[in-house]
Amino acid sequence: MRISNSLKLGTALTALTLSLAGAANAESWRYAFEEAMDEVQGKFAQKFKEEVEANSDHTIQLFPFGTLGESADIMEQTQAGILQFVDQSPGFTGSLIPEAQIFFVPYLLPQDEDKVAEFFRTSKAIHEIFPELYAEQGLELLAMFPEGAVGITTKEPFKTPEDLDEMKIRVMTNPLLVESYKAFGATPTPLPTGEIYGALQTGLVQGQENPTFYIESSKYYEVNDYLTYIGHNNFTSAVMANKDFFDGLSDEDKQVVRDASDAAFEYILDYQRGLTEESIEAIKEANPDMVVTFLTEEEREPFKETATQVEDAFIEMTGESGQKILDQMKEDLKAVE
Ligand code: 6CS
Repeated sequence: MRISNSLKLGTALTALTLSLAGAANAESWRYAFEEAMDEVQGKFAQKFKEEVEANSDHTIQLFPFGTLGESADIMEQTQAGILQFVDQSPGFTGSLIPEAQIFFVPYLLPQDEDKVAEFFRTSKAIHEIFPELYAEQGLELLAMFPEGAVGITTKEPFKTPEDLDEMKIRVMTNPLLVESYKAFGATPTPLPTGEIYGALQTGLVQGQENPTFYIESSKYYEVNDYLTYIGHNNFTSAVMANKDFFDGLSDEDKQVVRDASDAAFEYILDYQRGLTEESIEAIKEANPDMVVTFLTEEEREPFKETATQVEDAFIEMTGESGQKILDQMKEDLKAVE
């Protein structure tokens, strides 16, 4: 055989061996989230999958809301190693990681979307302190990101904490969120996601809170006629991996996962530009009776005054570790203001 031919054969064999080795290492990973494929968490997950699959031999199977159970179920499955990745909002992580409830101290996060984005991008609390707390629960925190300003839908209008008296408002199963709604004057009713619509329909609760895209896609406008913004929060979400799984990855694969998460983070911020406004329009079109109200700064004052009380409750629940994260978060927020 001529030298150039044998060289060509050698190169081809090396390429074949490498690709077979790659294929042998190729794994299929499972990723569950709390929303549908075309909602914010689903969009994040799809971008993450696309990036991982473009930059490695691994594939990702996505499990949207409802396919594997409620939020608590997919978290358990991830901790048990049945799933490799999970998106769970801190609203459901409170019993596991009490400090994650910090995202329910009202009026802590800014309302300006660019500032919110910059906070999530740069916060030391998020990038340095929270990963340690998640690690203690066997989770590798990959990203925290905002899902939009939270609105409150109700059957009757409200403008003051007094108006909320006697109103049962569904909240995520989170003790601090319960404290917050008590401070707002309402009767908080913690329920899992799958029960929201039915609870509104049957009158078990009179209202609920969520980011606007979710109110639209879940059709809560069919059972509530008032959508009110008191400016108290932006919905936070968190994506994590099972820590044993993540620690067992090669350095190269760890980097693929981190890069995919970073890419999905920037993508999801971009995806949400204008989403609240578009969703409000879609809601008004679907339910022409819907009354959308943005309380004025003055009207928001009595709600804002509850923040210190809820902050104190947070410290009572979390002690020194909560204080540390609250201080850091305030410093991080000052930096973006
Ligand atoms: O309120 C809830 O339960 C749900 N809301 C959103 C925006 N995402 C998932 C969560 O489970």
